[in-house]
Amino acid sequence: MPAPLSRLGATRSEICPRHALLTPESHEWIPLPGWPGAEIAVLVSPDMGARHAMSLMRCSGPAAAEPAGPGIARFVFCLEGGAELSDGAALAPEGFAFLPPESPLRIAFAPGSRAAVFEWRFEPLGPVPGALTGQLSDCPGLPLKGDDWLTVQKMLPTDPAFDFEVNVMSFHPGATLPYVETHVMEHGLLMLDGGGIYRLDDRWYPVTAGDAIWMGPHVPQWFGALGRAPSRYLICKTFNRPPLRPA
Ligand code: UGY
Ligand code: MN
Repeated sequence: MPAPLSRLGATRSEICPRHALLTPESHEWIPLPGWPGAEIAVLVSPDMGARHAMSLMRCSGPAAAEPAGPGIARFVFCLEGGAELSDGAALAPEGFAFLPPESPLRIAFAPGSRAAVFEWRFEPLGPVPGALTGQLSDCPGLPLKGDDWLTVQKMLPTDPAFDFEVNVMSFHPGATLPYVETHVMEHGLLMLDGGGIYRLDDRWYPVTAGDAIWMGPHVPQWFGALGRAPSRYLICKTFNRPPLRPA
């Protein structure tokens, strides 16, 4: 049996100045304060130039997410297992919770759960919205720019009280983003199913389920889905942020 390439110093992960691809064989699982019982892989963080953090959470026994620090909003997407918020709301796989800054809610995870976690410094343009929970299957799939081969499910309300989006994009085989996007908004992304080719800056990466990506502001980006089954990714986006805001 040949040794896996990851045992020979190889990885598909690439950390570049304005974008990053983070593949599972290079994830580092660590304990973190505020996450008793959980292991966390911090994949995207301000240390690499991002304005948000994207992490994966896993636990073999019971685990919890204590309230995040001051000013920090959190979005949790359940990948496997389940969770219960301290207000009694339950999360099943593909269930999600948005917790605004200063939310006192705690999340208790069932043994064997996995979740994706986005955190950011909330930049309110008005009254801060309250906590909310939901289920991805209840979010309608809207065709992107009129192409029904490619749909977007938005999990957060699109009103200006929110400074962040978290969406799931689904691509039929062969579907592509309609053009190379360049925009001021930044993304964190987790491939959920399928795979294809992701263009980031002037690099083209093969990507598959489990891979994560950071796209900094203005990074040229494009995706084409390959294979015989649909591809899906979870993607966050800084939003409603005027480009010239106070530092
Ligand atoms: O919402 C977006 O900007 C999305 N279309 N970007 C992406 O999929 N890379
Ligand atoms: Mn984009």
